[in-house]
Amino acid sequence: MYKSLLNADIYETDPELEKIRKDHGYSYSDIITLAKDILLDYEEKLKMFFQEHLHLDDEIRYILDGRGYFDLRDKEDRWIRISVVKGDLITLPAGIYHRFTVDETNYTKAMRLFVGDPVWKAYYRPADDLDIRQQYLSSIGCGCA
Ligand code: KMT
Ligand code: NI
Repeated sequence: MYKSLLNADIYETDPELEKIRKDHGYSYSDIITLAKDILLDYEEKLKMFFQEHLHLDDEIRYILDGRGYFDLRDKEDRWIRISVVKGDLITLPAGIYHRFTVDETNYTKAMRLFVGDPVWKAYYRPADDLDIRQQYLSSIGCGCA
């Protein structure tokens, strides 16, 4: 997991963001706004985001406004809560179990970044048979079954 702070007020022209995108090959971006009045299927989407899942690719989110929480599983399978606020760029490695929720302000605007064509598919837990899950576990030096 990696988190850094940027100036979200200038995200459209920020050379720092440009450099990160170039260095990591984040060719794709879009913006998702989690807010009751803006997102048609807000409740449904939030329910899905809060279901423990993993992806085949890194999940890269740049918080442009508002805030929220990413919960990640640690090596002992306990939840670690990561608070994200405007300006945070967070990268979750492929294969890590996680979930996301807004806080009581019910508002998160985030840029979604991706290397190449985006794949948003979520694999809900249990997904331990997936190669990416096994690769992730060995990457953190976990010899667990
Ligand atoms: C995901 O796949 O977990 C998400 O996209 C989280 C919501 S984006 C702030
Ligand atoms: Ni996810």
